[in-house]
Amino acid sequence: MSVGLRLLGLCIFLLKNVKTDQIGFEFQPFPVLKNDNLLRAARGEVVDRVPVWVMRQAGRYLPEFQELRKLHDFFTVCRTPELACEVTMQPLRRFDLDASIIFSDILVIPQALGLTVEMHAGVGPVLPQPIVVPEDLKRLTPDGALSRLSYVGDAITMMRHKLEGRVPLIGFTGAPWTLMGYMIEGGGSKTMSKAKAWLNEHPEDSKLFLNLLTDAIVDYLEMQVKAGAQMLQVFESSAEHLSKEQFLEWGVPYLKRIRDELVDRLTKKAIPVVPMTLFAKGAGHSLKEQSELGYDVIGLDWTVDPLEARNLVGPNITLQGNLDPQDMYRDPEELRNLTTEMVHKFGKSRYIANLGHGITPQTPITSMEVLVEAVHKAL
Ligand code: 1CP
Repeated sequence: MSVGLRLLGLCIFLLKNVKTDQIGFEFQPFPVLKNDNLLRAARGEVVDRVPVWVMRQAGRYLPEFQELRKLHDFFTVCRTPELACEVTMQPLRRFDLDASIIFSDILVIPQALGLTVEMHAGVGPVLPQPIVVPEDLKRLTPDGALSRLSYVGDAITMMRHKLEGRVPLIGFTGAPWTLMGYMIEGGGSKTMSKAKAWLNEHPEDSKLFLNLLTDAIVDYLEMQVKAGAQMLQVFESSAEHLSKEQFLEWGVPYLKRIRDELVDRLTKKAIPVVPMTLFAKGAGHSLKEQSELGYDVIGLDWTVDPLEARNLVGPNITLQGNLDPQDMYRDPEELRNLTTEMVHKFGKSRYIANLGHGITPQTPITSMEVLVEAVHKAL
């Protein structure tokens, strides 16, 4: 056989045998994935069982998380790959979950852009020097932002090894409008009134701001995929503060750009594109529009009816959600029934079970056990 033919044979062998889940940063091999139900559900393939994971599954409802947080500041945990991996692993030790999500926070991007972000106990994130007027945008430092986030990539790569292929690893980011909101409000807000005032009073600067964030997010997600993230979720948690019209103007175009540019960049670099989830809390009014943005999965909050959502998004999108986190406080029998009912409504195809928002700190551990078991037994 000629050398050319042998080389061709080798290329075909490599293409057939190197699975996408083994390709990571610097193309290092990762352990082979054993439970890929999450990824199969995202792609619309047949699953062995309905996959389930829970937003904020690593967090304050776990006593071992509380213990670790007594010793380390929140952002120290995020920035130290060993600690971030330990916390990411905690819920997997207790529950038969079908996914892990890297421990971090959406506010690491504002930090990398030069803003101080503190995590205050019982309050949440605080940004003591927020963006108040358009002039303040000059304080942001997009150059070099990605290199200041390299610790997230390091944690992802380490976690892929620590998982030993047990379940897929999800990477994530906050969406532009949600991050803009925190950066203007200086933290969480019940109304996002200052950020919404910006949209009206400084529409051109708002666009600049949202585009700057979009660029940083695309870089950040590309880095996460290179580091080994097998799926990505974009959290547009503050969509709930916008009217439908506002969401279509200030959310949707940037969400679309994130998806399109990421796919474009990965494709050009011959890096496999991973499935992506859009979770726009409170944007049940725009499910049809969301389904047209190219995301594989649409996350639903608990205000949305599963059957109506399916009608709106059509058959080719996977739905994720959407039990009310408050239902986790019901007695086990009730929780089991509600979960089973939910799974029956969504069905086994193109569905990922989850809550309709993050699990809350006082949730009993037993509720997680009940939820996970009920999802797996429902169909
Ligand atoms: O002191 C602590 O330990 C703080 C609690 C905590 C935790 C556990 C915060 C503060 N962030 C996190 C981790 C976190 N944040 C994860 C980890 C991965 C996992 O899910 O297990 C994720 C995905 C996030 C994402 C995040 N942070 C969102 C989007 C999801 C959502 O809940 O809507 C938002 C809005 C934030 C901001 C944030 N960080 C922390 C809090 C309390 C908040 C919300 C503040 C508010 O607006 O009320």
